[in-house]
Amino acid sequence: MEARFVGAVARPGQPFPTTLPQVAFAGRSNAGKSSLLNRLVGRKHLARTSKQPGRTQQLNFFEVAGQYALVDLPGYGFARAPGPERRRWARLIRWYLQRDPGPVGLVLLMDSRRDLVDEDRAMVVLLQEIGLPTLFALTKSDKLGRQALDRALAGRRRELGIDADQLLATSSVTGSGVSDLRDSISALAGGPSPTSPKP
Ligand SMILES: Nc1nc2c(ncn2[C@@H]2O[C@H](COP(=O)(O)OP(=O)(O)OP(=O)(O)O)[C@@H](O)[C@H]2O)c(=O)[nH]1
Ligand SMILES: [Mg+2]
Repeated sequence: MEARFVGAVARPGQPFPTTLPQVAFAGRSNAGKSSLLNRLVGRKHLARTSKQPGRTQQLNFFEVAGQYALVDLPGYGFARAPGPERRRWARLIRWYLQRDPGPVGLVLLMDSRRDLVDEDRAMVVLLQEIGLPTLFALTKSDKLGRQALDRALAGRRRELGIDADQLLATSSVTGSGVSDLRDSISALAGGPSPTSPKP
């Protein structure tokens, strides 16, 4: 799939580097946002990833197949980042999500092996306030067996109060769940799936 980096936004108020509809990737630091974005577009090293949390520090925009843009956000909840840095990222994310026009949708990523943290819940509340259409994805599903994964899915669904079709299990390593996520993102962005066959 054709995907390219078109620019970044480092501070509130800066213009967006794309006019395509945008779907943002949000979640805790190290949840696997950049990895999943890469897997989704089939480009291993497009967005920078790292074992060290706090890799992504600005809003990175990637145009996909000329149809929509994916926006890789800095992660939240990275305790070792200096306080001012963390507050700066939080302000930037909040500004972006509330901007009008802003993103048309968001994918909230959560590590399937971890419980929700307060920052996840705060993000969900913010998304509800804004009324931003949101998909939820459990990441790193390759790290769990089937039963543990099913338990994690059921638990998150209950905690978040969402329907089964709003929550996917994904793996950037095996690619599991990625084509479903791609289809859901295309639907969010309002266009046909870039990979779906032409009628
Ligand atoms: N096993 C496994 N590891 C993964 C998966 N996705 C990401 N990882 C690993 O998790 C770590 C963090 O991945 P990133 O994609 O950089 O995470 P991020 O959410 O973008 O992190 P920040 O930019 O710091 O917010 C890296 O070491 C990845 O290799 C996955 O599906 N399976
Ligand atoms: Mg990242």
